[in-house]
Amino acid sequence: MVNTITCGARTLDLSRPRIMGVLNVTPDSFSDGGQLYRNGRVDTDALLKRAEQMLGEGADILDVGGESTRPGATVVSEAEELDRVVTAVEALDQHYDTVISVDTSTPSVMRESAKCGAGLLNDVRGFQRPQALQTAADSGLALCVMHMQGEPDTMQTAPTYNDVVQDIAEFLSQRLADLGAVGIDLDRVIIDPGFGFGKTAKQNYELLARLEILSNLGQPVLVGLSRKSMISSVLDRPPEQRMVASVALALMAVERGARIVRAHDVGATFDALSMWQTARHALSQSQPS
Ligand code: 7PJ
Repeated sequence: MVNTITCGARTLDLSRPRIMGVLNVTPDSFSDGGQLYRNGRVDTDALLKRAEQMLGEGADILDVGGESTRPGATVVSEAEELDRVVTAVEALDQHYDTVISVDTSTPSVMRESAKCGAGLLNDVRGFQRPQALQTAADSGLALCVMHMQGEPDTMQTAPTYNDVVQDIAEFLSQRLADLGAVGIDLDRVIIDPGFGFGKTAKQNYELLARLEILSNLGQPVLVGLSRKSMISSVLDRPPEQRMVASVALALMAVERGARIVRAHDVGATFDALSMWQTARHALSQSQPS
């Protein structure tokens, strides 16, 4: 298992769990839409302020998204997504020394982001759109390959699996083979089961409970559990009141081998993971008495 991952010009040490802070530059994302995008454009001041806060709270990666994948979200044109993302990546790269991730499935957005400072391409469609795989290969950047069943608008209509964990493990293994076949070095590849993307609440919880099967595929695992609707199947809370539940799920994932946690509430996630890390270190140092 790799313990560091090269993200463009920067290297991320994965010997302890890392936090990816979510920065959506969209008017309509599911839990934070419209905060960093106002009056038809990216609010750069608000973006930089939020980024600075996240970095101060312990984020290691900033994940910029210009397209909402919330079911029912308005489809964004390629030109619009490109403009949102490039504006945000350029601003972040000028101001902060951190790994910038771009949450996109659009090859032109991948290509242009790579030119202006992105270090990681994060594709919820697993680089399956035409040209996406080759563009990702050519970028030389780190890649996060996620599993999704269906497409955002319909993915929550009766998702079905033989065995949710095994089916996703097979999908991700096949994608790793596909990436390898176009010459991508697997040392720069992260995998993600895609919590909430074409999965019922029950399937999501089973996936979390048995996450070790995916951690054992040999690639670092990233999880996005933050504020997701699997929480609302248990607790009747709006997205902005799901912080404690999100942190609990993040801890469970890390305990089962996840190396990167995608989070909206960076400070709370950092505190919890620090406690986990400290206790874990104490265990490795302890002598049996
Ligand atoms: C994920 C993501 C996730 C990765 C979103 C939301 C939906 N990227 N982008 N994994 N989720 N890699 O934040 O609720 O789970 S957008």
